[in-house]
Amino acid sequence: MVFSSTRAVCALTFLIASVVTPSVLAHAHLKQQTPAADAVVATAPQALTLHFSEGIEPAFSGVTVTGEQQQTVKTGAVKRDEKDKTQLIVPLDQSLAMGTYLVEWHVVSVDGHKTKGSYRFSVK
Ligand SMILES: [Cu+2]
Repeated sequence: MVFSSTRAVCALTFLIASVVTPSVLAHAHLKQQTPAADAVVATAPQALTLHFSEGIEPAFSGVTVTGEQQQTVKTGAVKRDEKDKTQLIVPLDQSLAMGTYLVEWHVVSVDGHKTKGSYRFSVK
C-alpha cells in the first residue's frame, strides 16, 4: 500500500514536470521594442529592434511594417543580435516619412513554438 502510493506520486511528479514546464515557460513574448509601442519619435529609425522573452530563430521569424496608406515599408533581412539571441533586428531599407506605422511580427522561439503580435509607432 505504502509502496504503491509512493510510486504513484513519483509518476505524477514526473508527468507534471515534463508536461507543464516546457510549454508554459518557453514561449517567446515580445517584451520591449525600439521604437517603443505607441511611441512618437522625432527621427525616423533606421532599424527596428524587438526584444523577446526567449531566444528566437531568425530564419523562421519575420516582421512586416505597413504605413497609413497600407503601403508596405521595405525591410532588409531580419537578423538576430550576435550577442543576444532574444533580440531581433529589422533593418529598414527606406526612410520613414511622417505618419503612423503598424508592425506585425511573427517568430519561432528556439523551442519551436510560434508566437505573433503587432504594435504601432509614429514618426512626427
Ligand atoms: Cu514555447
